Formats: sequence, C-alpha cells, structure tokens
Amino acid sequence: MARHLITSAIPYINGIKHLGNLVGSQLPADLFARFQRARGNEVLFLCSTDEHGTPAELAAAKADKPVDEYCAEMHAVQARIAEGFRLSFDHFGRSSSPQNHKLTQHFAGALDAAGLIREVSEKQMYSNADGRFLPDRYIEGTCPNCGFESARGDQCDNCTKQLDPTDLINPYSTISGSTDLEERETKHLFLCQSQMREKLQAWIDSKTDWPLLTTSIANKWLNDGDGLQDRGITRDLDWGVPVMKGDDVWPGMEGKVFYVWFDAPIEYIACSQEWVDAGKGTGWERWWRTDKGADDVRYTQFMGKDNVPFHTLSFPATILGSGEPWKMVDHLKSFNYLNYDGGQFSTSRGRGVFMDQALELLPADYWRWWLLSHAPESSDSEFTWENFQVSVNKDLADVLGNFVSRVTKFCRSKFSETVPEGGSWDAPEQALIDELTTRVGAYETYMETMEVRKSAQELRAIWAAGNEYLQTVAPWTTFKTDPDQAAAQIRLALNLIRFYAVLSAPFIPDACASLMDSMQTSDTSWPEDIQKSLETLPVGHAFTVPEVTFRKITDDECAEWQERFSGVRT
Ligand code: B3M
Ligand code: ZN
Repeated sequence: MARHLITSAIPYINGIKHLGNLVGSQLPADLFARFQRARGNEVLFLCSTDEHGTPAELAAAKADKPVDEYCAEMHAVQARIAEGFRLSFDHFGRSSSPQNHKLTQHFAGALDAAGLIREVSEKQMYSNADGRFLPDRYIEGTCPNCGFESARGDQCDNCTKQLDPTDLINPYSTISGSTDLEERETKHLFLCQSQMREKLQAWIDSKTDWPLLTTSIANKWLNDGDGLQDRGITRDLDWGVPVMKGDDVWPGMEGKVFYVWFDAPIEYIACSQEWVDAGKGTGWERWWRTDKGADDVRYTQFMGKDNVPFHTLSFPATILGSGEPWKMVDHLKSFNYLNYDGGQFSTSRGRGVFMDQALELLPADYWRWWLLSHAPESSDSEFTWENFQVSVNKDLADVLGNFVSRVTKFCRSKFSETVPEGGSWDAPEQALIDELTTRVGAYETYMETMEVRKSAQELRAIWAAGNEYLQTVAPWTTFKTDPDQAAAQIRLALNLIRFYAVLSAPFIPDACASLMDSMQTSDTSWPEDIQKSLETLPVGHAFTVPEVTFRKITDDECAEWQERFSGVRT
C-alpha cells in the first residue's frame, strides 16, 4: 500500500473563492486524493485557510470586523463551501493556529542557528497619509518586469515575479490611494536564500518528471539573476505570527510579525498536527519527518502557477535551510488560469461565478465535471455558459445518465428489478471487455500522473463504450427473438453501472454514491480485472431504477445565468 501526502495551496481567508481558484488547486487535489483512496492507498489530504498578512487585514477592515473574528467566521464559511463541493480533506486547518505559530517560530530559530538569517536595516515604503508602512498588498504600482499596472508589493500577478514594494513604479497606497509615500528605515529579518542557490538548483534539476509549467517558472526565477535574492521574512504588521526567539521577542523585532508567505507553507505541516490534535489521526511525524517513517511517503502539492515560485524556491529554502529531516515535495502539479466569459475571474473585482453561487444553481458534481474536464493544464482555459451547458448535457445527461436510465428501465419492464438470469457472454461482450481493459489502464495512468483533462476524456470514452455496446447488441431487439441472450446483455449493462460508479467517483462523488445506492451494493472495489468486476452483481441481485442522475441545462437557464453573472458581485 502506497502512502500519499497531498496538499492543496491554502486559500486566502479574504472572501469566498471563485471557480478559477477551485480548479487551480483544491479540486484537482481532491480528485487525486479520491483516486488514491479508491486504489486502496493510504492518503493524508490537507488544506487550510491562509489567514495572515495584508489580504486578511484588508478584508477584515473592509468588513469592519476585528481581524481574528473575521478570520474565524470566514474559515467556517470556507469549510462549509468546501464540504458542499465534496472536497475530502482529512483536515481543513487554519494558518493562525497555535500549532502553526509554534512551528513557524521553530523554523525561524533553526534557520538562524544554521546562519541563514540576517538582520537588515532597510528602506520600506511609508505612507504619510496612512501613518504606517505599506508592505505587500497595502501597496500597488506598475511591475518593473512586465509593465502590468496593478502589481502588488510582493508579487506581480501578471508575470509571477516576486517583488519588493520599493521595486514598484508609480506606487500608491491601497488603503487610501495616496501617492504621498516615502522610504523610511526599518529593521527586518532576511532569509539568506542566495546561499542556497546551488542546493535548490540541484533539487529542481532532479525533478525530471515535473510538469514543464512548474520547472520553467522555478528555473526562470532561479536563473534570472535576482530570483534568489535574500528576502525579508518579517513585516511591520499587527496580525500574524509574532517574531519570537524561543520564548522571547526577537531583539529588535518588537511589534513585527512573520511575512505571510513564510508561515503559510509551514501550515501544511502544522495542519497535520491540527489533524492529530483534533483527534482525527495519529502520528503526524510519519508523514513529515524522514527520520520518522516519511521516507516512503509520496508528497504531491497542487497550486496555481502564481504560487509556484514560493513552493519551488522560498519554502524549499526554509525546509532545506533548517537542516532538519523534513519531507520535501515529490511532485508539484501547477495550473494555468481559468478565465471567465471573455475576461478574468477576479475576487477583488467580484467578476465571475463564486463557489457559494455555483452551489445555489446546481449540485457540486455538475461543476466538478466541467471544471476538471476543462482544467487549465497546458494553457489558460475559459468558462463560458454555452460550453458548460454542452458538457453537462452531453457528457453527464446523454452519455452517462441516459445509459443508466435506459438499462435499468428496460430491465424493470422486461424482466424485473433484479439482475436477470440466462444466456451467456459472447463476442460483443468480449470486445467490450477488451476495450475497457485498455481504456481503464489508460485512465489509471492519466490519474496517476495527474493528467486531469486526459483522465476526464478517457472516463468519458469509458462511458461511451457502454452506450456503443448497447447500440450494437440492442437488447430491446434481441429480446423479441432470444430473451435469454437479452438477459445476458442486460446483466452486463447493470454491472457496468456499478463499474462506472466506482471509476467515476473521484470526479462526481455524489452521483456515484446514489448510483451505488440504486444498485444496492457497497462494493466499491477498484476494477483490477475488468471481466471479474463486471460479474460483481450476481443473478438475482436486486436494484432500483434511479431518479434522473443528471438533468439537462435548458437554453433559458443558460441565458438567464449568463445575464445574472455578467456584472460584478458586491
Ligand atoms: N494563499 C495564495 C492563494 O490563495 C496563497 C497560497 C498559499 S499556499 C501555502 O492563491
Ligand atoms: Zn510583472
């Protein structure tokens, strides 16, 4: 049994995420976790909310709430919505947890002991109008690298370059809009990443099976000349992990906190401690410490491309630099952006469909299927309502749903609501079994290598093979001359429904659970041997005809939703 540690990038606390965020990390991570569990492997699947830093402070201020209260509320909201989408986290933690505070402080101490922390007196942008320093998202301006006009103080969302507020051209405060800024002297801790350049390069070079999107971003900033500059890991903010050395405030760091991107990835580890402390599991070390059994763990991270530099450079620098035996990521799966109807999804501008809104329109499976089958892997992809309607109506309603309904209704009307007896399988059945054997093999390979779109395509082809079989053998015709043979055909088709439910559950878990209910079985064993798997439901096994598995989206709905979501959310 393999052991899979799986993490999704932890979403910022600053509001409900849109469908683009969902498909960029949490949803494909869930697909992979469900697949690995279905294969009988041991899985620890973790996600949290990212609660520190300027995104949290800005959002709380906007909501007119104390930031800790705001975070607690939004965590509950995000947890509920994640459940609505059936994201099967073993734990959904919080980066503001005591566990993460402690671990973050521990890492800073270990890095300091390794000689990798230096104190720097530097110039930071100070806003006279706001009476405060403006780190990270408190400041925006033009990116010096690509010219994007709303680059943030810590990173350009357009070209993914990590920035310093002082790099920005024409900077302004995002609190007041003021451009009355000056550079003022302040002291911060810097992580000496530059000393780890060779180590990191060797580590990235060893990852020959990583997606090109991941390694090209890592190498771009590694070889850019300044990609591995030493970087500040503390900020002049109130909310965050206090900068401590042991039990005392780090001398000179009074009133400062760690940079959100320093503590956020450490939360992956702290989350496993939260999981243990919540009584959901034991032994977090056997997932994270190579000296405590994590050597045989396979660790996969999921994230959008903008998060790649932090996961290929900054976080590995933290872990490697600590000199401690922490488990490092084995595979990093990153995604491009999903666009919305001719533009970008945007949280700050309220553009697109947000997770809570989506669930009000249709059950999670409809969205899961569309998003995963159109995951922005090799390039950005685009959500349009027409495309969504076509996919749902064709793939889910016509191909899968219709198969289920035809087979079960035919059986009920000509035989009974039990698996019928008689006849035997012949050449067409063997041909189907052969095709499914090849296709399921391909499906497993794609799922194993996280080729999300190709997995979806293969699954659709597996559903279609069932329909083609039905068309070919036409049990409704066979029945007139040879009812026994029709029974053998329907026996196979009924078994196909269970077979589909098992294979498809990572994509559309709710529909598959209700198909299993209708087939009155709890045998979710993965089809290792296709023929055997198609004999699971024996003659005489009772079933019920399911309600409509997937309904179609009408043209009117499509037009209405397009109109309703054309504006911005306030
Ligand atoms: N919260 C960015 C995001 O939500 C950031 C990811 C942190 S992963 C450690 O896209
Ligand atoms: Zn840029």
